[in-house]
Amino acid sequence: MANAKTAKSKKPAKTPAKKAAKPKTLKASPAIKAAAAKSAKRAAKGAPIRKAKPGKTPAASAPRLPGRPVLWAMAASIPSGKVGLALTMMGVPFDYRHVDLRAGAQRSAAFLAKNRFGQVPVLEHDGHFFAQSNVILQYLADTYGKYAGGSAAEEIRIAEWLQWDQDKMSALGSVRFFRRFPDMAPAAAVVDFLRGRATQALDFLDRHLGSSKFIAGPNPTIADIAVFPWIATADEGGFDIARWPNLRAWAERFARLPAVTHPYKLMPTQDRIGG
Ligand SMILES: N[C@@H](CCC(=O)N[C@@H](CS)C(=O)NCC(=O)O)C(=O)O
Repeated sequence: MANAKTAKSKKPAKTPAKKAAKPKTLKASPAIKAAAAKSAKRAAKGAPIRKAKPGKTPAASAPRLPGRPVLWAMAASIPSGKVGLALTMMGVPFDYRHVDLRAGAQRSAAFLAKNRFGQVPVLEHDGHFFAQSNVILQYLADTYGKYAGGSAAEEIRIAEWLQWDQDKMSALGSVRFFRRFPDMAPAAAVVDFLRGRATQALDFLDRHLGSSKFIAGPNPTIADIAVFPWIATADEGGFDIARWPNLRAWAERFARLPAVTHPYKLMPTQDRIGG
C-alpha cells in the first residue's frame, strides 16, 4: 500500500487534454465521476490525489481518481486471476492485455519496462505500473475502498494473510504447474516436497477456517480474493479439496458472493480494450 501511495503522490499533474478525455473512458457512477473530477482538479494543482482524512483509515476514506485500469496478464496464471477477480468483485471495468509467456513476451524490453520482475500480472493505472499480485490487491482495495478491512488492525491482519499466501500457496501453484507441464517438472522428490508443503498449508488453512468465517475475519477481504483462485484450481495439482471440509465450506461460501467466478471464466484469453 505504501508503494502505491508514494507512486500516487509523485504523480505529475495531468494536461488539460488528458483531463477532458478521461471521463469518456470511465464507466462509473455519478458519485465516482464527481470524485474523479475533484481529484483531477487537485492533481492539476500539484496536490496529491487523495489526502487521508484525520481519524480515518486509508481504506475507509473516499476513492481516488479511478481511471480505467489495464490488466497485463495471462488467463491461466493464478496470480493474474487474483487481480481479475478483485477488479470484477470491486465492479471496476478494466482493459486486458494478453502477455504471451510461452513466447517469452515477459522478457521483452517493453514488458520489463512495466515490470522489472518479468512476470504477470501487471496492473497499469493512471500512468503507473504495479507488480506482484498481492500488492496489486492491496492497491485496489485501497483505491476503491472495497474488501480492504475496516480498521488499521484489520488491514495488518489482511497483510499477514497476503504474505502467508505468497509464502505457502506458491507450493500449490508449483505442483499444479508441473502437472500441467510435466516436461518442465524437476525430479519426483522435489515435486513430492512441494506437494508436502502445499498439503501442510491446506491443513493449516482448514484448521483456521474451522473458527473463522472468512480468511482474515468475519467479512470477505482481499485475503480471500488472493487464496480463492488457488483453491478453485487445486484439482489441477491433484488436490481434492473435499479432504478439507472447512476449506471446502469456505470456498463454497466465498463462491456465493456477488461476482465471484472461477478464474478461467472471468479471465479473457486475448486483448480486450473497452467493453
Ligand atoms: N509473486 C508473483 C508471482 C507471479 C508469477 O509467478 N507469474 C508467472 C505466471 S503465473 C510468470 O509471469 N511467469 C513467467 C516467468 O517467470 O518467466 C505474483 O504474485 O504476482
